[in-house]
Amino acid sequence: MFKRVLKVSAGGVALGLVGMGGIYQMRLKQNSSVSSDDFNAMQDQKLLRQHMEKAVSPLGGAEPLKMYRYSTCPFCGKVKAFLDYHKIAHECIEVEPIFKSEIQGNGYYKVPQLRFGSKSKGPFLVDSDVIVDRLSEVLPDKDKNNKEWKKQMLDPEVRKWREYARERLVRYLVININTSLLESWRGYSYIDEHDTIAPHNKIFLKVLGAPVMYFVSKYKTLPALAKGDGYDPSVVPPTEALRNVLKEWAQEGLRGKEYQGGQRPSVADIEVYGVLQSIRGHHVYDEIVRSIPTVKKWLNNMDTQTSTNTSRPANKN
Ligand SMILES: N[C@@H](CCC(=O)N[C@@H](CS)C(=O)NCC(=O)O)C(=O)O
Repeated sequence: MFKRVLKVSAGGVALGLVGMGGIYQMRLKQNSSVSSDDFNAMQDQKLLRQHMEKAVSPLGGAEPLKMYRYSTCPFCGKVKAFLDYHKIAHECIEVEPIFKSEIQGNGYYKVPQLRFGSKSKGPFLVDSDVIVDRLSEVLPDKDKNNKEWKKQMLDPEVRKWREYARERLVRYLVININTSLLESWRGYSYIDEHDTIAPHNKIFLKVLGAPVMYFVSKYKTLPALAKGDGYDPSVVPPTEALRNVLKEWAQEGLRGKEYQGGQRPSVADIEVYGVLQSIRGHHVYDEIVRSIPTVKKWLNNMDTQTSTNTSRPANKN
């Protein structure tokens, strides 16, 4: 009897692993089926431009654009912070991260994705950098602040910190929230907050998603940091590395100013802040990110700057 139970259980686990492998392979295939550049180029450019101009117009009147996202995706965080800062009306649609039924049929499988106009007809704009760049281009010039905004987009220093957010900060966050399988499970538990996902599906998503995140962090993110940043976790533990990279922002990015942009946030402020918001609510955010006084003060200022239209409560303590 015992042997039979053991055999059936082993069979179940084996089947589960094969199933997970299959789903993972399907995702990789979908993700690489079309590049963001090709997908953006496939959209009706004239219509897209009209929609973008309407979306950023202070006169309003545009249908709120839809932003498909994972609330824990750092690239989505950049776009959300941009939309909030510029008060661009939008509706966030949380994408369930394994089967992604909310974006099946859109033709592109990564987030963030913006969709303008009505659901079945409107054009898309995807890739966080492209979204920020293209929406920045159409901000109305009549507003003096917009003119300044467009000018700073070309500043090499600003570009440097945008790259820092995208290439380095994102990765140090990933390795800090996936230090073990248990931590990955805790990190993935953000889905518990989303009512759009059925309870049984949540357990399934965590069983599948948490190990994937753990292995991605170990076998993709860490090697990328070793290559790009010369990072070795046996010399500097991840928590220390994240502190160092944040101190770099505080000392060399902010340099005693209120924002990297001076008295007003630059696009670099927006993007560094947006990336960090992807782990808001996680213990790493409170214990490490907010443990650096300059960063904490800047975060509080950025909370205020982006507070309209935000779905997250500002954390002021
Ligand atoms: N370069 C893209 C990267 C977007 C990206 O990699 N998003 C991740 C989520 S953080 C994704 O959708 N991965 C595919 C998946 O979850 O299957 C951007 O900046 O928007």
